[in-house]
Amino acid sequence: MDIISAKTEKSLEYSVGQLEGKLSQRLTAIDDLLIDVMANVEANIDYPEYDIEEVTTAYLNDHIQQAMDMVDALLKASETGKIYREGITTAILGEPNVGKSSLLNTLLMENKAIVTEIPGTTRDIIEEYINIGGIPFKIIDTAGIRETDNLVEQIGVEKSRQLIKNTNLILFMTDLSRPFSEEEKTLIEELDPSKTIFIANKTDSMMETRGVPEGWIPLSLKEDKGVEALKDKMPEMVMGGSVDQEADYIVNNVRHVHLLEEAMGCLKNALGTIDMGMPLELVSIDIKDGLEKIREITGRSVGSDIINQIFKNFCIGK
Ligand SMILES: Nc1nc2c(ncn2[C@@H]2O[C@H](COP(=O)(O)OP(=O)(O)OP(=O)(O)O)[C@@H](O)[C@H]2O)c(=O)[nH]1
Ligand SMILES: [Mg+2]
Repeated sequence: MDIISAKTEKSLEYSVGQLEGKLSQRLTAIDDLLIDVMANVEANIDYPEYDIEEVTTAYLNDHIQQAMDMVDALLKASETGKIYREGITTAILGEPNVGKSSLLNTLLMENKAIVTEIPGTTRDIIEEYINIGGIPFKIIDTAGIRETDNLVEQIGVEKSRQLIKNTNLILFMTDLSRPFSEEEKTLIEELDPSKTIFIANKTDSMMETRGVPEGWIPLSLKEDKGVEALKDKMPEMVMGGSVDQEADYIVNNVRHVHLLEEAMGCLKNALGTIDMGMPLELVSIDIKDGLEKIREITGRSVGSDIINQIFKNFCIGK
């Protein structure tokens, strides 16, 4: 919750609160399903003298599989939760002097990074959080990538290169006031287009021989043009790519993720137990273990609920 409370607006806090409400709804649905299965199983075990419909293998497999699908959907949503917690790591990459630090400053609306006309100005990485379209981005300004004899700059360049692999999103910048260099072309080849936004900066002083390449966002930080288009594109890339747009609920607590994984394991065991033709008592133990893991998240205890459900489903003892 650190970033959400410290770095983003109240509206995001509010929407995360809403999402957590949805999580508990999903958990209740899994809980209801499992309680119902447990009640049927236990009634079969405990009240054989009553005329209760027999719990079939097909019924069990079908219902346990349903519960597993629901748990699985929540586990997928935990990836979304991670992004809300930690922010989308976003590296601004490009050759020296293309305007990377200027872009960071523009996005932050403050002069955080040093900007000069001297190529190789940024040596060390600067990171800042901003909220764009309700999504926290961790923007990383990097040293311009080029061959250099300067040791300090070399270290910076190496760090920038490592970021190509380790970030969620890359903002790659070229400078239209000078020709595309061969090194730049090679670098572009290395980038994964599904996680890169290509930006053509300095449209205000574009060389005659250069145009804005197809699919690139034209930008002039000097004239403050194109920044809005970029800010629209950033959340769009996230939503269309790594983040599941359908996931309208999130699991953003590591302990909850572990418990869901454990619940999944118990339900898998239940399927295995059924498959081996083991008695219902053993299937029941596996399902109950799974339910207990779910209940560790919601904080309810299992015992009396199953009994209540048995009485609700079957008119036993009445
Ligand atoms: N004409 C023009 N100049 C720009 C624009 N954006 C940035 N600049 C200038 O380009 C120069 C380099 O900008 P920086 O933001 O320091 O570039 P950088 O990519 O961070 O450079 P390194 O840190 O050396 O890798 C500065 O003189 C900026 O004022 C633009 O849109 N148009
Ligand atoms: Mg810089």
